Amino acid sequence: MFHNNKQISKQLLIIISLIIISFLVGCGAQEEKRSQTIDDEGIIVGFSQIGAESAWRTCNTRSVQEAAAERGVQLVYDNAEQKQENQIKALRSFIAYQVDVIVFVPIVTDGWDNVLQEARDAGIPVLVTDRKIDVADPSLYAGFIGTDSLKEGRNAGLFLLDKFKNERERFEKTGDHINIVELFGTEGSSVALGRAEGFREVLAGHPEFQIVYSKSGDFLRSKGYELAVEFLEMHNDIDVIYSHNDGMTLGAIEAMEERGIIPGTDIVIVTIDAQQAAIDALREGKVNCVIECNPKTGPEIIKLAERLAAGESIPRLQYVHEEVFYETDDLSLIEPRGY
Ligand code: GYE
Repeated sequence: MFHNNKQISKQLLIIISLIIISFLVGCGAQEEKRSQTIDDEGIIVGFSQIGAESAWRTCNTRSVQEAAAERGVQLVYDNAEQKQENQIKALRSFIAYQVDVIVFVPIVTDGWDNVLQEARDAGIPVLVTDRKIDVADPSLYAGFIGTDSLKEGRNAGLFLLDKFKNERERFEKTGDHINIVELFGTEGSSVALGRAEGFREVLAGHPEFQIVYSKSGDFLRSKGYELAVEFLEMHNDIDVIYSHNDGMTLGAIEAMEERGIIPGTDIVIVTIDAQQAAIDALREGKVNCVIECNPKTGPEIIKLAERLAAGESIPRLQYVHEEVFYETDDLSLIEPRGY
């Protein structure tokens, strides 16, 4: 019984995958031709994405899809809609389908040991991208490429040290703190943890800074708005918003403006990602510092996947290039962001 179900679901999976692939390679191709393409040329990569929670994420997905199409790599794409259980299911279906390589963005750090062991048993190499994982045996995945979230958090803290460099004296005289709100990303995700940790590390030893509110807005604009409504109600003396992504920042700005609070002036804002809307806000003075997190990793990801499929080893850890944009920069020099 179980065996039959498994066979049926495998057949179903192959059919679904072929439909997806047919979309990627363009419509109109002959059925027969399509399966030949899969068998004879190109590799098959299973790509498990976590969702479409932000502009950053959709740009990241597009980057991987475009790079795969350019290299003739067949991409079996799955959107987990923010659920780890969906991601684990997707990885299992990639294993059943015997893709050549698995690429995945782990929504949270924990809980991957079993499914990665299954991938290893099936002889399928795994590339982790964007977010990091914690597994008992790190050799369960071949390597990581993505963002250095600890550094991003540190850069946010360093910006504040500079921005408020003259405030220390006031604090020493009056005991008046610089009150910070932190809009936290998805709980348990490596990027939110790194952004929180790097930030605190830099501000440790500077007691004038005080985090008075920190809550997860799940990297969503709508939740950034909701949290801002809440913290603006609770506190009337917020000096800084440190936001783990632009989406939440843009939501918070909306809530501030509705209440007549001037973003970037009444409250200093530091945000991470650097989507075009955040750069526009920086130009308008509504945001004071934008820390870039680069989503355009597709070409590098596909190159690494091809190397893995060829049986080569890849670097264990690769961070992508990222910049910081300050309000004091010549902002006319920033190229259009493309997302
Ligand atoms: O900053 C945020 C997104 O994991 C680095 O996830 C990524 C983060 C990014 O949705 O906008």
